[in-house]
Amino acid sequence: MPLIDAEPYEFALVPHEAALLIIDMQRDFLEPGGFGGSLGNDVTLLRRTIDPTQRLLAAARKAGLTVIHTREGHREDLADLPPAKKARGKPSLVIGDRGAMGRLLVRGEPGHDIIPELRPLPGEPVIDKPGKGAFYATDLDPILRHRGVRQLIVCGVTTEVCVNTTVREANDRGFDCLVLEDCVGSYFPEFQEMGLRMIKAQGGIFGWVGRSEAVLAGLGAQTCGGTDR
Ligand code: TIU
Repeated sequence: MPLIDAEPYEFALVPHEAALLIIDMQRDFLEPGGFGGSLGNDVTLLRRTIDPTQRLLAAARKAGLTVIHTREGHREDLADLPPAKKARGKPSLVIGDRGAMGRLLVRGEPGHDIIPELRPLPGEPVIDKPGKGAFYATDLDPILRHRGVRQLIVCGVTTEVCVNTTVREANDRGFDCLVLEDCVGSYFPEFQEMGLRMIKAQGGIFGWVGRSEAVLAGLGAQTCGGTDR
């Protein structure tokens, strides 16, 4: 069992019980002209997560880990969009309005797509979620349990919003989460730092924080050990 260097202490990875969970790496958050930009954010701040996540995704696929992608977005008719979420922040464009990549945060629109660098492969579940947490109003929980998953290696955006909400939801459901600091990103450097500190504080109150290199090393050792599936 690979021991992954992490805080507040090593994470004992069990590859056949682990899933790589990549949260909301969508054009709407990482490219200009989408939902993230409509809220006044500098979307370039998130792009440093792409390369390490790409490397980890390749290694996870090679090692046979379950890989799950999520996307935040709403039905075309917006029937699942809480009026409060639509109104929040008084942005120039609201969810459902047409932007440079189609209607903001609406399923089926170009901006809702996962960025091409991290495109899901056939057979990798893609969870469409209407909320910030990946468990709320989705089938993520049964999908994980049917595969015997107990551990989540978490990447994605943004650290203090959808990543933190999902990690908290996962923690209450009994999953162990290892959040990779180089593979999660925020529009706000201070929230990146505090979002990660909140997870690993108090002995790992919500989970562990590590780096992708450590997981790559652990998965590499595992693959060389003959458990490649
Ligand atoms: N605004 C922001 O930081 N994030 C979101 O709205 N959604 C996700 O984090 N995916």
